[in-house]
Amino acid sequence: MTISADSAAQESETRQGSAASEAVRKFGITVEDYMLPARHPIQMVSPDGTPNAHTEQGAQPGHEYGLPGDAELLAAYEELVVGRRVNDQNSALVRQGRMAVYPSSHGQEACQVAAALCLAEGDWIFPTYRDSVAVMARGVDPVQTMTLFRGDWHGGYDPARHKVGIQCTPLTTQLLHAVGVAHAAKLRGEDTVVLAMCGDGATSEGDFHEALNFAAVFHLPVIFFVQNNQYAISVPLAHQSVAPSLAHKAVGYGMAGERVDGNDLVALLAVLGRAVKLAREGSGPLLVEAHTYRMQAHTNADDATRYRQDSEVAEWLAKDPLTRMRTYLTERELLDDAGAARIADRAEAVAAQLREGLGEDVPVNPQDLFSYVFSTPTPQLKEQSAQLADELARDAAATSEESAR
Ligand SMILES: Cc1ncc(C[n+]2csc(CCOP(=O)(O)OP(=O)(O)O)c2C)c(N)n1
Ligand SMILES: [Mg+2]
Repeated sequence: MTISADSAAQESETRQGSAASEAVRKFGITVEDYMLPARHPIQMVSPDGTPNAHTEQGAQPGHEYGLPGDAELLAAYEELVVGRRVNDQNSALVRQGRMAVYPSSHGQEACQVAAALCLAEGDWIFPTYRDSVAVMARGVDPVQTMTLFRGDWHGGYDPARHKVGIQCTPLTTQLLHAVGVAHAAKLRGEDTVVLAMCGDGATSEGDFHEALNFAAVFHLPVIFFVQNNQYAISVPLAHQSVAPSLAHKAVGYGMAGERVDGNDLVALLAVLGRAVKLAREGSGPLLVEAHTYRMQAHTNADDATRYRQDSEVAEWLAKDPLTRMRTYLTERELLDDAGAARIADRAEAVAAQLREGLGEDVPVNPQDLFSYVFSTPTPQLKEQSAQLADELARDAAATSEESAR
């Protein structure tokens, strides 16, 4: 029995939305082909900053992307510059002991800026510990964003107010939160899109599987955005997964996967922008894998020279997202010296805000250890809390006795 192009298109309409049925009709491909990622990561600007001539004309069927508008490109570049400055500043603050830990996203700023800017105001984003630049680009105050990393007991900002989930450290827990929010939004008839972030290593977690399967079966508007920075701490990708690409994992769940050059801000905006549009139109979930690189150690507690070569780092330096975008915008005469100076000033102001806001110790109340665990504390916690109160009172009495002498 042969299947007509029209009935194949109808099938894809049901399973993958109208973009799929259009591709099936236009290119005579199957819905399974439509779900497969592009053969190479989508790139619109070459590492040296020149526009990639192959993107527009020679694109693979079903993988054509339009160039984002000038204003969008400039706004994103500004966040990229600020993001790089924030990474540098936070790494310095850690060395000064002002912050406990900082998972730097130096080199991954383009991914994070695009993830934040592709969403509309009412949409949600679910970041990981490495995604501080995305959190700030969504409008969360820089000092509040860093609260978690300075060792405070709380996350620093109100997730519901900003529609930004807490930066999760237990890998992929945030993906399930994201799917839950998307499910709720769908049940309420809202057109919210949810973008959930994770790393390459995280795609081996059980929660990753559960989140993707649930999102696909319930046809939810979730974009799973995987930043493949080549390492999970010291474990390189080749030891982590033998899938043809991480984007291919999407197909196993019945959703489309796409891959993009994660150091090309233009391509990221185009690919994620389209993913958001499709998800909002009802195409169900999508997975986007960004190929990028963690330029610095996993955190300040890690020594990356123990498991990777300097030559590898140097190779990626030549693909830097910031210099690439600056050259591209300058060549297109969208960015001049005055514009660059204004952006640099803003980046310096954010860095100053961080230095000032994180320059003082967090006031700590030891009793907070018990305050926010259960709404009704267990008898054991009550007992421990009373013991602590006792101990603190004895300490205070001893201190005042000493100062009276
Ligand atoms: C459930 C769980 N298992 C293990 C860890 C320890 N851990 C912290 S970060 C990390 C590597 C994650 O790598 P990847 O997902 O690639 O993200 P990246 O740090 O590279 O951004 C691991 C194993 C954890 N935080 N949570
Ligand atoms: Mg990684």
